[in-house]
Amino acid sequence: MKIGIVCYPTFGGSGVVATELGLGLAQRGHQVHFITYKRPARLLVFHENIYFHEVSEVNYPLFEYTPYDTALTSKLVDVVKYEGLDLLHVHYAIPHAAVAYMAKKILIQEGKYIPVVTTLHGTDITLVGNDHSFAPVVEFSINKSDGITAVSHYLKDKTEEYFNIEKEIKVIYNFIDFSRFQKIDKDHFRKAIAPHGEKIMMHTSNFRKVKRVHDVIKVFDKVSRKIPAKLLLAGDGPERASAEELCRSLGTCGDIRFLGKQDAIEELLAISDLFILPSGNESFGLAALEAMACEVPVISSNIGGLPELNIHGETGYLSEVGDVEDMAANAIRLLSDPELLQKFRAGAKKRATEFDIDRIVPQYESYYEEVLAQSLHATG
Ligand code: GMT
Repeated sequence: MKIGIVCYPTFGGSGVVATELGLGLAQRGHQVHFITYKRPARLLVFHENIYFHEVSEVNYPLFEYTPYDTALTSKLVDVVKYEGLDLLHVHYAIPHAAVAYMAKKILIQEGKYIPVVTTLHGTDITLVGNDHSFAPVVEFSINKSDGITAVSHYLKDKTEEYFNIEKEIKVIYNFIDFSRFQKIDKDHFRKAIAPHGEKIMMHTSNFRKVKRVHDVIKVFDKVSRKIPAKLLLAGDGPERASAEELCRSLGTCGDIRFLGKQDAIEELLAISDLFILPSGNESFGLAALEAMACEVPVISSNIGGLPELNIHGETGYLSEVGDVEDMAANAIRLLSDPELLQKFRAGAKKRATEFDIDRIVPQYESYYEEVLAQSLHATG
């Protein structure tokens, strides 16, 4: 198949999933065209089946905001037509589902029907999409997609609760590439971070409010009062400054490393004993899956799609959002019992294999085939 992928190329779950999916599809012999404003980070290496089409900015003094949607629509029309694409797969509903609908309508006039699959990732429904300034367009364009997928049953249910959805939403979970995410030996690195054998806790996110980074620090503060420990924080975003302030006021800065944006997350996970994800909402929790694949158990909130991934008492523990006491108690229980920690490490890895890229990418492939067959049928 010739597949066009539209996504946000920057740090963030939906862009990572879209890029990894494109790479997986290319490895299976499909021709994949990424259409976005910047080359996604993991696409820097040449791959014979991968193409990149950059949507360039148009600067004109009249525009206070660059009309990205219009530029993307025109680029989609162009790429679909001249590259002969079979299907467009857009990630994150805003504005991609609406843009794809517009491109589809333009192409119909020119005698070409391009089926569109929209994947809902989370905040495009639960935070931004639900806002009344976007909601009518989100609902309309989701309904106009030929296929809709969501990354968890939770997200499917929420989408159906918030909007009047007329089509079946297919759940296809996030996935993991074990050739990258696996336990590797980084003992020298571990010694540099925790020279006295301290336990290492880790968190990674885009430091937005929804990630509750302050809870990460509060939990760590409680844990480090009982067990010698270090905390690695990878990522950056709006909550970073206040998180740094909080650790200063708690006096824990000496044991916390703010690492900023990091590419090689697997190297940090290689030396971590526990991953913490206390989010206020999380449609799936790709970061937790990455940790589990590297045999790192997860302390997370019991919200959104997280209980579909993290099994309480097996791969980690679930606590109610904001319950830092419970999260800290669970972390202390695991970190102070080497046998239990080892059992959870194995449990986390075993669970992660259920989300192996080789299991999930074929689900997208067969869904594309289904959507293509239906649209051929519909267009005669
Ligand atoms: O909010 C983020 O963490 C980024 C966001 C995105 O769409 O870029 O991530 C969402 O999509 C990921 C991939 O499908 C999911 O694993 C994350 O759980 C989800 N984030 C939230 O729902 C907050």
